[in-house]
Amino acid sequence: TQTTSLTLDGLSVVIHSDVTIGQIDGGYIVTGDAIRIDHSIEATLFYRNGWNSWSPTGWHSLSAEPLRIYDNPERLLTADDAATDDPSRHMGSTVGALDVGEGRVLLLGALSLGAPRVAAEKDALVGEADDPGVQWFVAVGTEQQVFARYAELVAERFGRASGTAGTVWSSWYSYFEDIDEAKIGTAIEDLEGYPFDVVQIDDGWERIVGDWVVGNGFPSGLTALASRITRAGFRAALWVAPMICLPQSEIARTHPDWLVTDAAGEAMVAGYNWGSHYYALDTTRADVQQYLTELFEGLVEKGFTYFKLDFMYAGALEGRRSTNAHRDTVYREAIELIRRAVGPDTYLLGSGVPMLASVGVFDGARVGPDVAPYWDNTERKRDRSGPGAYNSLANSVSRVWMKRWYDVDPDVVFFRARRSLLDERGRGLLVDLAQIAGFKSTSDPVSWLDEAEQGRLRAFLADAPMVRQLGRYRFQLDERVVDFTDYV
Ligand code: 9PG
Repeated sequence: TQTTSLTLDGLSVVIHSDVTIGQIDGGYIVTGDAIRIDHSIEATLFYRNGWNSWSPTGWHSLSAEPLRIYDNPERLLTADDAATDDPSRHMGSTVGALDVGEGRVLLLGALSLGAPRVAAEKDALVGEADDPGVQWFVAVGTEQQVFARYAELVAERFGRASGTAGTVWSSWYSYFEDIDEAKIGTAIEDLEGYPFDVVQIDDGWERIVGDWVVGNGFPSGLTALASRITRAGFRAALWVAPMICLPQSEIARTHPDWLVTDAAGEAMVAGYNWGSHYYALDTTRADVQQYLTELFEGLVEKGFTYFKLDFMYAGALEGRRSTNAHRDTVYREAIELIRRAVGPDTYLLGSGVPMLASVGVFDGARVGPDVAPYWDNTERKRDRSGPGAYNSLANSVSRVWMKRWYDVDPDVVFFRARRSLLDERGRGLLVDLAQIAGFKSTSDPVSWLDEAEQGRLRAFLADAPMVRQLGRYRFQLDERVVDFTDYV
């Protein structure tokens, strides 16, 4: 191992790595699958980045137990990277940082795929990866500076998709799976005249997860649904989880050979939801690739120009496939294939996406767990990935810097007081965060809102405040200062 002593913005560090170190604007590039950066400051806070949209993310005390999903292997598999999880260490995926005081942070961030992860000790950051060719960016500076520079370097290598979502109405956080033609039709009618750009039909339209054909609730079919939305003046958007299928789906039953398998040769469990486990498609197979291409070409032909692609991490799990390519590369090629099928002008919003491997392909990405019309779930212990306004906000506010990679979607905001436990302050915080993130969506049916709430919805859709970040959790929106410190 090579040992290199450097001074980064006044901070003395010692870098241990097998391979080369080079200087670039704003910091250093280090290559390797096992690197260690020692410094002499007793850091107390670590920035932990979770692997996918829903994974616990944010600044966390090094003297507390590590930020991760505890006591629930099913949720760990679904909402973080179970393969690299290590309860004995403070660690996360792709990028990490230590607060080294005086407003400065030491950042270590991967610039390559290969399951990069970052662990922290009080006086060191450790980078590990599955591939010795992984390049890292190392820098010290103000938090905003070093995260911005890191994000920029990744975008230079991975690209930046450039679609715009506009304002979105989604069916999920009001009707959940309980949707049908009549309900959606009424909701769309009520939306007319509101400055929404997109109407996004979420989970519930399909026969079953895995079989992407309409279920009984939509007897007129998908083309009619898309055209109903388009005629009302909105862009038609559809939720699909193309990497996964439930055991009962026709695809799982008729094509067991299409599934990723485990070491025993059985269909591999890729996660849990809908009261079940589910499987992942082996996207390295030519027949699966053709199936996915035809699926998305067909959906575009039916009139959809925006997709919320969900549970995407399942395409990046370790497992047995037809090739031995690294799981990050397998995932990347799968989403590139979907991008080719839908064309450059279709908006792709990723949910449950691995954050780094999605850069350059997705136009937008969810950056936190599901919001909910309540602040937190008191039943839940030590799981920051479950639904709730607190979890969603705490994660999302810590990932605003990812704007340089894709639009950051902090999830919907609520205006309704009915069917909600959120108070005015909770609702206001979500609205402010949506303006800061620049991604504005709601699921409130207009008919659930009183007149004052309808007014607030209209103002939200019309407003585009000037946003300036003042600190870790402080922002200026036009003349107003919004501080999330007490809520993170
Ligand atoms: C539809 C929903 C909505 C929502 C998505 C996603 O970690 N989990 O187990 C987990 C389950 C479901 C989930 C998120 C995480 O919700 O985020 O917006 O589209 O699917 O079923």
